[in-house]
Amino acid sequence: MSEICYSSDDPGIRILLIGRYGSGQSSSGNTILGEKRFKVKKHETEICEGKTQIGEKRVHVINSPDLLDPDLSEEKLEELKGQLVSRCSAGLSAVLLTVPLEQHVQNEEEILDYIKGLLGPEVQKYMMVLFTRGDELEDLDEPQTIEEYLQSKDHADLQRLVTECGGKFHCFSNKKHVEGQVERLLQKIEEMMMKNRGRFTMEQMKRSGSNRDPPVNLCFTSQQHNNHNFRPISEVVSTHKEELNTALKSLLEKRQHKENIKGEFEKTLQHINSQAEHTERQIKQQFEKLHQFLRDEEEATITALREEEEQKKQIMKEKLEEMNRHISALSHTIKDTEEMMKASDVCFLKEFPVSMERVQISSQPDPQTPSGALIHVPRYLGNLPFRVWKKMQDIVQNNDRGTDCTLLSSKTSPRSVLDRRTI
Ligand SMILES: Nc1nc2c(ncn2[C@@H]2O[C@H](COP(=O)(O)OP(=O)(O)O)[C@@H](O)[C@H]2O)c(=O)[nH]1
Ligand SMILES: [Mg+2]
Repeated sequence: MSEICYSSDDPGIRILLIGRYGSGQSSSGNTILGEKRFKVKKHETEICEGKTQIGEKRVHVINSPDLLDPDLSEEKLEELKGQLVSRCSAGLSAVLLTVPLEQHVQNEEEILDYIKGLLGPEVQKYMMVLFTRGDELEDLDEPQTIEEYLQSKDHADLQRLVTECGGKFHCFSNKKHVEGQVERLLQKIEEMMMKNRGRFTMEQMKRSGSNRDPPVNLCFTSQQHNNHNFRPISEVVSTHKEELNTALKSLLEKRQHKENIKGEFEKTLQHINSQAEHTERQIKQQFEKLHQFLRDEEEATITALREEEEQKKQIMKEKLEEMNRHISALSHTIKDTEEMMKASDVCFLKEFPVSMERVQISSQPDPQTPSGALIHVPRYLGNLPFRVWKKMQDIVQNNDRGTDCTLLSSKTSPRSVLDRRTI
């Protein structure tokens, strides 16, 4: 079997599109071909192909269905695998894995592994990530280039896919015409082919063992194996061991990667525990401060009430004493006047002017009940919940500003908590 090389005589570019259903495979195929060759949004279960001429280059696109589609029966999958190997037998310039941006990576790594298992590990050198939905990068709050988007730590899963494909990627906007996006892709594919010294060939595919029957056991006389090459067992074994070793290395790396992620998860679990404990302690402290604030506020309000009660009771006691003095004076005057009435005429006449004067002096005006004698109840009860809430709000705001006007400071001096102006 002759190797298919990339040369100026043969400018054909053969592209295999792979990806999960809905990732933009058909749309990307259409963008490359410049026409609606593949049905978009169709749950495709057949391999489709399209060809076009772009400048000097003949471009051939093979659009494969989602090979990990759980709806595919085993027989259908076997049939598709056979067809795919046969369609790729003319060589491949690139295997493009379509990955939509702004969506979570799903089973893309498995798809890559599946294709490597089918076509052989050497196909990895021809793999490239083709991001779709590039137009959505422009719709972000701050538009980004694909390189900037990939650098974000949130997109480590996308970076991993790019690394799996040897760092090769391109980005398409299938919903929007972007000048030169296809030409730039073809240029990247040509550079990749140059680096790989040509296309991925049937020879490489056979080396991988994807050609089912192990050549070492083949019957030389079998018609089925006419034209096949045969190699010594030791050579085949050593090639296969090399391949298996590469696959093993990749498995070890994957396991290490998953162990690292597991470690991160365990750390997160511990962190959640200590976070919850710490937060519960703080909640209790904060509520204790609030309870203390309310207790202090109640104490200060009652203290103010007691003070007013004492003050007002004192005033009324003084008024009562004054009244007692008035009544006692009047009693004396009454008694003396009654005595006078019983006295002899000469005595009566003699004492009459003095007695009359005493009677007139005794009819002084009554002392009045002082204004504001009673306790000003609304001062304590009016809007009580609102006032307390407002004060609490001020303190909370002060705490927020970092001026730790701590509620506990009111403990030592309840008076300082009760703003006299509000009473
Ligand atoms: N905005 C946007 N939508 C895309 C792009 N590529 C594909 N789509 C949409 O993604 C959906 C799936 O596309 P399709 O090509 O059928 O994916 P497939 O199942 O992988 O072949 C369709 O609704 C497409 O219109 C893109 O670059 N930008
Ligand atoms: Mg499709």
